[in-house]
Amino acid sequence: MVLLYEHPLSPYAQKVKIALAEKGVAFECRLPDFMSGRDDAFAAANPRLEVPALVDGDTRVFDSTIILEYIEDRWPTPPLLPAAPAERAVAATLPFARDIRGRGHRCSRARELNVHQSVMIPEAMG
Ligand SMILES: N[C@@H](CCC(=O)N[C@@H](CS)C(=O)NCC(=O)O)C(=O)O
Repeated sequence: MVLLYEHPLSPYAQKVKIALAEKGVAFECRLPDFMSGRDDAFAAANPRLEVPALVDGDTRVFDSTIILEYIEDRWPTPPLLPAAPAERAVAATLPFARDIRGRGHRCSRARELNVHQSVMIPEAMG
């Protein structure tokens, strides 16, 4: 079964849990052992020691956006993304924009380009 290292307060982990649920993929959630200061299995899943991290057999994936891409490729049905390229681009922007807003600051690339997040988040996305 797929194993997801997560934390209930992590919006990045919730994003992955929603995707797995939409796909109907059975998964087990596990909290990393943050207290001991050493959780080798978690460190093997994500050397950055951040949640979420997904373990699917021998495959280990970290970073929520990359995990979502993996989930979409691994379990294509039902698709999370629309078929039309323009709609796919908008859908792909949503978690990116949310991640920026969730952190309460502009991402470094946006800062470089001097693009404010309100420009990056279409009205329809709230
Ligand atoms: N870019 C990462 C960010 C993940 C992240 O920041 N996770 C936080 C919890 S919301 C974390 O595990 N922080 C632990 C730490 O910084 O030590 C993703 O999208 O998965």
